[in-house]
Amino acid sequence: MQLTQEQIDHFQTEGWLALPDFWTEREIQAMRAELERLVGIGKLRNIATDGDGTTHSQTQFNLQLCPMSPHSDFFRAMPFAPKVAEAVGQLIGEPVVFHLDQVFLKPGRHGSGTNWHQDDAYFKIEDPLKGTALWTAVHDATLANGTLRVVPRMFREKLPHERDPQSDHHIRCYPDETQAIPVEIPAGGVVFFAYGTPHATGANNTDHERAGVALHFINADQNGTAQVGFDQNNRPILTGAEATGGVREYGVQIAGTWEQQVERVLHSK
Ligand SMILES: O=C(O)CCC(=O)C(=O)O
Repeated sequence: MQLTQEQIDHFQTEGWLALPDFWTEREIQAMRAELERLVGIGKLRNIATDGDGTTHSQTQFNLQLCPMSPHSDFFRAMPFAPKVAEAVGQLIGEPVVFHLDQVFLKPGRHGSGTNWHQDDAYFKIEDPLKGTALWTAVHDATLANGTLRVVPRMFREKLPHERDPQSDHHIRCYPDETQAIPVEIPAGGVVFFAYGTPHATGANNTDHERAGVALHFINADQNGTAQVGFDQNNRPILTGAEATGGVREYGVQIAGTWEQQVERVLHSK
């Protein structure tokens, strides 16, 4: 997937970029089906608390699974979809390393948001523009269901973070929200945002669930400092001379299997 120079410049100056038609309808249907399976077997966990950072809420739900790939051949293949590494490589430079994956599911009416944070407050890479999330709107992401908000041009500023009392483990910061931009995006669209870009989502005030899948990528030259995520010595290398299509990291060939995974999941529904 060839990005335009304008799109690359947008990411590198604003710290984020939205692409509304990234995934096909079939890919999105398969993501929904696979998420339903993971929910059905109890893999997602409510991380929302009643505001004390510890007591799990019985009324508010922010369901998460991190990482997803060990639990799903489908999601393990997703970062190897050719258009993913192609797009990410143009934004953060080659070689591209897969760092972590995560799902955020907010049920209708009871889904709580994820408070403001910079991913780099967790990940701590040296250059906050050389790591990016690729956040997929698995359902339409709207103002009503608390779509992603980002603060542009702030990725170089390290904001102080403290424990988020609305979650059992997150940290949060307090950027100037008047500078924030809501990014409404249809299902199948994606938002790239640099590790330094402050972002948040709001509560889901609709009757329908809304899920976001966030894949995280770094340029290989940031692997030394990047915290959290897959084992530092075994993070999947997606592009460049050392890429093995997943064989080195998983012992099997993953590159080239994405379409097969999409069809497998759709047919097992
Ligand atoms: O989808 C969400 O609710 C939160 C996304 C997010 O904060 C992230 O990907 O870091």
